Parts: sequence; structure tokens; C-alpha cells
Amino acid sequence: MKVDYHKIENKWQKKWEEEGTYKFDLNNSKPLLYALEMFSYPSGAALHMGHWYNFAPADTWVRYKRMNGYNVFHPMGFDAFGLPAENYAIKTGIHPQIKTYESIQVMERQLKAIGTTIDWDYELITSDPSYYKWTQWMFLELYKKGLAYKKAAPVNYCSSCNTVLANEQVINGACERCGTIVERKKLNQWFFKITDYAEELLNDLDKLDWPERTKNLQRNWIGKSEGANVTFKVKDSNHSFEVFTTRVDTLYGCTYCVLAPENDLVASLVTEEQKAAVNEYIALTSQLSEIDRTSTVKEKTGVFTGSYAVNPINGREVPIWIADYVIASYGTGAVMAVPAHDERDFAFATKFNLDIVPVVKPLKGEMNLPYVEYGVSINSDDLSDINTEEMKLKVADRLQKLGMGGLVTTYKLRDWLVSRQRYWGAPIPIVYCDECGPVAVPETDLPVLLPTDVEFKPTGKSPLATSESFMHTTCPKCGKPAIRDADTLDTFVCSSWYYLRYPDNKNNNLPFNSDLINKMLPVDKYVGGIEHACMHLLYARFFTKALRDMGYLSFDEPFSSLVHQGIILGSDGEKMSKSKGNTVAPDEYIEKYGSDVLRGYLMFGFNYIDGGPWTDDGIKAIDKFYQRIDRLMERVDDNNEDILELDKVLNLAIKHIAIDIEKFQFNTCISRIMEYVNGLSKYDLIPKKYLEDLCLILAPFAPHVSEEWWHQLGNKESIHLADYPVLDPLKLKEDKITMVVQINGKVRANITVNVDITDEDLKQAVLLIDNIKNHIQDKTIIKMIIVPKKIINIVVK
Ligand code: ANZ
Ligand code: ZN
Repeated sequence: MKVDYHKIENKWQKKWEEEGTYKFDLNNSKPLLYALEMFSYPSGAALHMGHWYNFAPADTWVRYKRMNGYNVFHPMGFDAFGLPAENYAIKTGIHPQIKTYESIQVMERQLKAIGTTIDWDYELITSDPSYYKWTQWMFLELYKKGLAYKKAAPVNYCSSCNTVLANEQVINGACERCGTIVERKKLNQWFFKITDYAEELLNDLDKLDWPERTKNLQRNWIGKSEGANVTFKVKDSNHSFEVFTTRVDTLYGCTYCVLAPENDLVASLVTEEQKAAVNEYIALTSQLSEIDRTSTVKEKTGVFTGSYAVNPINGREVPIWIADYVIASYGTGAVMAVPAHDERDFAFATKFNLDIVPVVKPLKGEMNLPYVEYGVSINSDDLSDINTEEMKLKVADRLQKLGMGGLVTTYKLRDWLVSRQRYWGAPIPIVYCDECGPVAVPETDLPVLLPTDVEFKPTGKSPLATSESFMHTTCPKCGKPAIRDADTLDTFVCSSWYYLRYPDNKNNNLPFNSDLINKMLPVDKYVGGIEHACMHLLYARFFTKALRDMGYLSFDEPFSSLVHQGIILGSDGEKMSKSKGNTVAPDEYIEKYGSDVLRGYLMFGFNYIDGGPWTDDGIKAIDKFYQRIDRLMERVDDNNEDILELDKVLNLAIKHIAIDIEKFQFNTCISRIMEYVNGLSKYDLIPKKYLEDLCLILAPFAPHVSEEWWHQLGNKESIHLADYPVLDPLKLKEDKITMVVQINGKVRANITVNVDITDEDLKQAVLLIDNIKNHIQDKTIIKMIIVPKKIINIVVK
């Protein structure tokens, strides 16, 4: 008989739902554990193998924790706003609302087919007004605290998607979505002041149980840099500008300065003769992305403004240039160039024939320019012959006294640009009044509903602006006619706080009840892709800290522990993609093998955190394994005697699963279960308790079939409400030894016994051996001599 996976799965999924097997109960006295997988975007393509790989093994971990005494909260939802549904609408004319909710239905069905422990009572969908009302509320809270502000800023603009992109959405200078080369444009945009939290976001990484790689990605993204600001006066003018440098010790070697082409000062600096060249250069660079501009291999370009600046340390007059290798948004958007000690400055100075003055030399040995290492100062007047570290302090100190600069810390992290000129998102709850200026929509008027009568086709302006009924409103302050903000919020705003909403997802009066959330959070285990390292995972941390400072939360970090799953590749070892024809659809495999087998293979066939290429052979092996267990169940024996060998492999499995599953090493867990099954296979009759233990240790890994076998063995309650077998360390002791049995010094038999057998038990056991009985017959036993663990010699007469 073959295992009928489908029948078993349908039966138990229905039963679990009816009986509320996975319903969360806050009042349960067991320790609380909040486990979460990153929610997914409801795409038309439905759940792919990557989703399954995220959700199914993570669910096994949850099941394991449940059976080990935790009250696990395990919700799921959908990150439903965003570009794909809108792009789909542009292509097909089908409203994003319709498409999104259709996709959600499909994905819910698929998720249920995995047979997870998700409690669907806590579901949330970010495009529901009942959710985005609170996303808008979050925006307003940040606005009230000065953490949301509007400013004109050079932004990444994709002319194909007709929208502004966050820095993170620009990949190698191109739009993440469509590949079009991104332009720089100045627009009025909303920002969140995440930079206010740069230092804390950086420091608190140390206390997180996150992969080191991810923490480093965030560290680099935050990009803390300790240096100094130096003020340069512009010669023959009232203007001055600041530069940021990490090598203020090289100030004597500054032979020119460079401003970013976007720097506002450029217009006032440029001389008549240089105007044409400068304007042409500015137009040219606006088409390049930041990444291209700063590329180290790119040929350096730039233009002289015609003006000079005065080096505050020695009065030297240095030419002011503009060049695209200086980024407007980093530091002060201006640099002091020291060609003798900086690669880029050196290349630039060489190309444009600018002076190169060495001001640092190595402690010993020859120096090649550019010399970028530390050493001793030279050519620096009275500050010559000083070590680099000390020199930095000396120069900064002198600048400070002159009122021309001092030590500062800068971050690469930029404020988060949150407005999008797109339709399918949460409208920004701000109204513009001629009298009152920008006015926050009062909380009682939330949500600002997303209108349905809009033009999706990109027109260059925000789609919401095409809805007359939406745009025209009255000012909440003075009651006069006013205009709404036509932009929507970046979908990363929705996902920055969703984990706070789950436990209280039906609350209509608040985004969440603080007392409840402070009890439930932080999330104890968060599982998702590493691609979110510098966006979602950073934004969510920022939200948590901001809400804490507003008094809504009492914890500092949203996710205490984080795990990234690897990526499942096509069988050709390439990333799965429709165009390569190497995708595998989970539904087909469930159809063919059932959900437990697919889950089992995803755990056994891969190192969870590495992923790897898909193979059909691998999945067959899991099917065979379960078939084999199914046959073992027929050997059940109602006697419940102990079998030492089985106790040992069972306890070995229990022990190692406990260690490995916490590292999300599911494959080695399953290997241990296989070893136990090998042990069981040696017996024609298997005491029932050993088969029950098999069901129990397997239950998190194969929830449906183990439930079925568990009931076959006569159990009445769900196996998923049972306790996981507990390690008995005594059973793991080196348990058996074989001893030689002699009679009057002659070897007559061997005996295998427990290593810790008492002398009395050993003597009795020896006398039961047939061959020994035969030799002793009716002779008298004088004594029995035991050489521990080796020999037992019976002296007879
Ligand atoms: C003078 C100097 C001399 C520099 C030297 C380096 C070596 P990090 O470490 O990444 O913070 N810089 C400052 N602002 C910049 C901007 N907006 N765009 C491009 N480059 C900028 O780098 C700081 C260094 O990068 C600064 O120190 C500055 O060059 C440059 F021997 O100043 B340095
Ligand atoms: Zn007004």
C-alpha cells in the first residue's frame, strides 16, 4: 500500500481547522514566542518555490518550539500595495484592487496547502483601509515629531516608470524594476528622518542575534565616518563653503577644492568666462547615477569655476572646481583635494595639471604618490614631523580656534525618501491650504481613502492628481478649499510596522494596544531573505525606535533573532526565472508527492541558509523514506519492553535535533531521524512506544503523515498538541560491552551487557547462558572473579 498523501493531508488540514489546533491563546501560561516570516507580495505568479522554502522549514521550527512548551504566535499577512499590481493594471486595464485580492486568495490557498501552524485570525493586508489608516497615522505621528519633512531634493528618477526611486531601488545606475538608466531630478519630496537614529541604529546592531553578514551590510550602509569639517572662504567674495574630510591632517597638501555640480554655491561662484563650460558640465552629469559617478574606474571629469578658495590653515589660494565624483548628498557636498594622498584626487590633478604637494611621508622607506597610508607630516610649517593620528587632532584644534572647522562625524545613511508618484499605495494624509500651508489630516478623518477613479497610465504626474473628487477638499484648520497631497507612501512604510499590528489586527481605535504589544514583542525569530538587509530591516528598526521615543513601545528593536534562508536555484544551478525555463512550481510537486514530501525535501535536500539547485531525485528519496516508515508501522507490537539500542539512537536523535534545529539545520535533523528509522528496521516487532516516539520526533518535519500514524497507533489527541520527546542522557552513555566468560580459566562464552551493570546482575546473567549452564551442570561454584569490563571467570569444583 502506498501512502495516500493527499487523502491524509486533506483529512488533517480540515480537522486542524475545525479543532483550532493552531489557534493562538494569549492567556496560555506557557512562555510566549513570536515567530514570523517576512510577509509576501501578492503577485499574480502565486507562491513560488522560494516562498515555500521560506515558509515550510520555518514552520517546522515553529512546530518544534510548540511541542517543546512554547506558546507560539505565528501570523501571516500580505504586503499588498506596490508597483507590480499597478504595472499590471497599466498593461491590462485590470484595477490593482481586483488583481491584488485575487492573488491573495490564491496565495492563501497555497499557504494552507503547506499545512502550516499559521493562525489566520491575525491576518492583515496592507492595502485594506483598516490597515493603511494606521500607516497614515504613523506618517502623521512622525510628522508631528518633526521626523517627516518635505524638501526639494535631487532624486533618482526613472523616466520609464515615471517615478522617483529610493537609492536602494537603483541597481548599478538602473531602475530596479525596469532596468532603465536612472536620471537625477529635483523634486519636492517627503522624507523620514532616519538619520536622527543613525548612531543608535549602528550601536544596537551589537545586541542583535542576527547573521554577522547582515549586520555588516547595515553597518556599511549607515557608513559612520569620523573626520573633520573645514571652512574655506571664497576669495574676493562673502561666500564660504565647508568640506568634510577624514584626513584633516593633510590640510597643508590641499591644492584645489571640488564642489558637487548640484551644490547651490556653484551658481554664485562661476565666473563669466567659465559659465558656458560649467553649465554644460552640470547638464551632462545630471544624467549619470551616483554609482557611475563615483566609480573608481571611471575617467575623472570636471570643470574649473574660475573662482579661488583660501586654505584656512596656511592662506594658500586654491582653485575651485566642480566634478561629478563629489556627491551632493554626502558630507557637505564639497571636498578639499589632496592629490598627493588620495587616489581620486591624484588622478584628477594629473589629468588637469594641478599642483601635487606631499604632506605625509611613511615612517620609514620610500614613498610613491599617491601615498594614502598614515605616517609623519611634512611640508606642514610648524606642524611638521607629527604622527597622522596626532596631526588630525592638532589641525582640528587649530581650525576650531580659528572658527574655521573642527572634528565631526558623518554618516552615509540618507534620510528615507517616502513619497511616490504612483497610485497603488497609501495616500499621504496632508492637505495644502493657501492660508495655512501644509496641514495634517486630523486622526478622526483617517483613513484618507485611495480613490478609484484615476488614470493609471503614467502621465508624468501622480495618478491621484487625476481624480478631481480626491484632490479637492477643505482645509481641516480654516475650512477653506484645499488640495490633497497627490503622492502615495513607499510600500516600505507599510512593512515597517506590520509586525506591530498582527497581535492586535482588529483594533479600530489604535494601531495597536501598547500594553499588549509590549508583552508580545520583540519578534523572537524573524525569517526572510537577505535582500532586505538595508531596506526593510533597517526601516523597521527605525520605526520601532521612533515609536519608542513617542512613548508607544517599551522595546528598542523589532526582531531579536533573524535567519535568512538561502535561494533555491533551478536544476541548472542558475537563479530561477521564467525566461530561462528553469522554474519549479510548488503546486505541481504537491500534486505529485504531497505537501509533507515537498516540505521534507526542502529541509533535507538543502542547507537551509545556503539553498542550492533543485533536483527531482532528491524529492523521491523523501517519498521513499516516508513509505518505509509507513511499512514499519505495521510491525507494531503492544508489548512495551525496552530495547537498549533503540533508546540510544532515539536519544541521539533527540539530542542533535535540539542543537541543529536552532541553527535551522534541518537536513542534519532529518538524517538523525533516518538513523533512528534504520535502528527500528532491524526489528520484526517494534514495541509501540518506539513507533510513537518516531511519530513525535518527526511531527514538526512531516506534520500530516506523522499525525496519521500517531492516530493509527491509537492516540486520540492531535500529535501537534503533544510534548516533544525529552532527552534522557542516561540512555546515551556508552551502554554495551562484551565480556569473555571463562570456567576455570577456559573461554566458554561471550556476554554483551550494559556497561553499568552491577556485579550481582552480571553474575546472574552469566549463569543463564546455555553453554555455561551445560559446563557447570551440577558442579559447585566456588567463586566468580570479575575483571571489570573484560572477563568473568567462574571457578567450579
Ligand atoms: C581630503 C582627503 C585627503 C580625503 C586624503 C581622503 C584622503 P569616507 O571615509 O567615505 O567618509 N569626500 C568627502 N565628501 C565627499 C563627497 N561628498 N563626495 C565624494 N567624496 C567626498 O570618505 C571621506 C573622504 O571622501 C573625505 O576625506 C573626502 O576626501 C572625500 F588624503 O578629504 B578626503
Ligand atoms: Zn487652511
